[in-house]
Amino acid sequence: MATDSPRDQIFAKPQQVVDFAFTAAVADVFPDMVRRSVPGYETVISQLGVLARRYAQANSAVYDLGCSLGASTLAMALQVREPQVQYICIDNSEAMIQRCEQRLQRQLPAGSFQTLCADICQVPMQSASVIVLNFTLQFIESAQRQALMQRIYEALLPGGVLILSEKIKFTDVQQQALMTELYMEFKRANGYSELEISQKRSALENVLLPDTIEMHQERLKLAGFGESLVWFQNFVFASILAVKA
Ligand code: GEK
Repeated sequence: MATDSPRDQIFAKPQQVVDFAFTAAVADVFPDMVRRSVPGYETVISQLGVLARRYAQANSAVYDLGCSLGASTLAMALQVREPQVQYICIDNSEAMIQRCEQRLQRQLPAGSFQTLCADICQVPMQSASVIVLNFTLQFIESAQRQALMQRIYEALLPGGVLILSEKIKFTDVQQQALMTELYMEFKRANGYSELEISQKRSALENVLLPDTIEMHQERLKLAGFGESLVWFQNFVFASILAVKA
């Protein structure tokens, strides 16, 4: 992914903090923001390529839900060898989807992808071999998460997979405290000031609502996934692979 994006300075100055939104200003600095805010983001992105290479099926759809600038799709499209795979990128931020469309147009063959500005809780999905929710479910209202998971399960072909990456929380109070502190160190090490860290945390407080790994796995089970496996974890971030039998 491009790392030459402008530097994220959105919370650098003292401000009246409002709920975080995926505006044009955020979209412009997103590659830098996500790389300095999500430990292991680049690893997860490149491994999505490896996972898609393993699970994408010929004549099927690959959905990137909450695609932002399309980094997950680009990583997957670079690796998948099966013919007639259609990449469908969905995001409800106009700013993100416009930039995503431009990026994909530059890098993928015309006709191999679609971009859609829409709410992933409303869009019909079908014939999917791979569905990616890369750090997106955390922004969906808790009450809507099970229904979305159900629709994802139903949209998958047999042998299809969901890859679910999320910020997570821990039931154990000490583990939660330690992992949060380590995550803060990660942000400091990446050049974020105490002011930036605390203002961003306030902005995300009502917007990004993490679940525990156990809650995710329970939800996946209820949706019909026989098995789900944590394949990546780094401080308060994790990714789960769920296979439809
Ligand atoms: C990546 N997956 O680079 N419908 C559609 N999109 C939504 C919705 C919704 N209801 N809610 C939030 N989004 C990307 C990174 S970022 C993660 C994903 C982060 C979108 C939102 O507009 C944003 O682009 C994305 O989900 C979350 O691998 O910023 O931490």
